[in-house]
Amino acid sequence: MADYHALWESLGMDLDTHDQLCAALPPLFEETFLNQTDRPEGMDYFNMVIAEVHGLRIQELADHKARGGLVVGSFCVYVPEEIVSALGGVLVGLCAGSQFWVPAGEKVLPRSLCPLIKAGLGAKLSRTCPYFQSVDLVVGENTCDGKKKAWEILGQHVPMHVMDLPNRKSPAGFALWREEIRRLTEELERRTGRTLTYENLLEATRRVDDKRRALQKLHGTRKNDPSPLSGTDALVTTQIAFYDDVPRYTAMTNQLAEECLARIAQGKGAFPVGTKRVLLTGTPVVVPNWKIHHLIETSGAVVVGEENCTGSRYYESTTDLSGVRDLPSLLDALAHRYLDGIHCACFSPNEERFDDVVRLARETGAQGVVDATLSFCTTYQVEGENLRRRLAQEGIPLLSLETDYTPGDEGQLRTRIEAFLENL
Ligand code: BJ8
Repeated sequence: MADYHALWESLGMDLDTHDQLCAALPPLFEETFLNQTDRPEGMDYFNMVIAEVHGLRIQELADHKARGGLVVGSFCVYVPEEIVSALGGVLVGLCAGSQFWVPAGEKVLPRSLCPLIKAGLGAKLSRTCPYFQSVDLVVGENTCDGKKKAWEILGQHVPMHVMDLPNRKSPAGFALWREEIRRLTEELERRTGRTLTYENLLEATRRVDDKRRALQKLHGTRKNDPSPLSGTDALVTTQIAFYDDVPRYTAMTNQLAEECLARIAQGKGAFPVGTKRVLLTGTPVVVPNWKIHHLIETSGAVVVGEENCTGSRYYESTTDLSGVRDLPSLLDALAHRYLDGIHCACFSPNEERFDDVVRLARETGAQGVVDATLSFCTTYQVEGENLRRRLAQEGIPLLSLETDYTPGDEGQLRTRIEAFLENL
């Protein structure tokens, strides 16, 4: 990687602490990714993106800002990328997947809180995330209680706009969500000086949906036995979708999907035919959290799908453009895509998520489901009981795991995963 210290300094980063973070990533990436055998050549692009995660892309964001463009950060797949993009902005997912940031977060948050939230705030407070230092605005969302209250603290350190999400997918819930999309549009129009039009939103919707379709195509290849792609590689491609340049990402993902199709035709897989197959569900798995995938795939199984927000919830639904003829109807369609297409445990009831888990387990040929939740994530953990009942009715084995970002529980997790796999 080139030397980006001048760029990082211009972003007001804590360079010494950030150097420690940069030193920790390459060995972790090497152990998790580069030690895998027979990877598709198309993964070279994604390796490069991770190697340059705090370099090249940050330079691109700086160039975008120098041209007058807006950079918006988010922590949730409900934040509509299409609207940011239509107004000439770039939306980046703020990672929050490393233990490195947790201690700084714990200075202002209770220890008994989900590590994703603590790492998110810690990244900002420690000034060691160049994405956080690049954003002009963070769009938060009232989803779980922890995030909702954390935005009140984060808002003291970075400009914030919070979207209010309904708890129910009802007509009243839709009306609230549609109004929240209008409020976000107004905020972004004010900040960019641009106006949302039917034309620019339609173009952005097509652009973002092309990205989702590329992901559908790529992840669809994992249904084959043998899967042409390891779950660990599949996961990192989705994680990168949250911050890479959209048209370039779409092209590279389509290229990788084509290579995976060719590998299927040649009978080539990331693991041998007949390797046990597992579907992952639960809380999002954000960069650089690769722990559960790595444990499963070094315990003799392959992860063939992710029913979570760094998986199918991110890319499975697209905007239905049939019947769309003007800006209000396009905004309605977009609002429906988000509200009807993403099934987060912050909603009640949330039966559609169980339907998705069952459908994906069947489609991918998974013999078992691993429900992995982050510690102190109450919504997903409470929902775990109804997921267990549903999967028991369907005859699908389930392993429920709770973890955080520390490596301390890996031995215990591995023992439980191995025992689960033995019985599949
Ligand atoms: S749509 S899953 S990205 S809210 S893990 S912070 S829920 S305590 S991340 Fe999420 Fe949007 Fe829902 Fe998806 Fe809270 Fe749980 Fe932590 Fe979570």
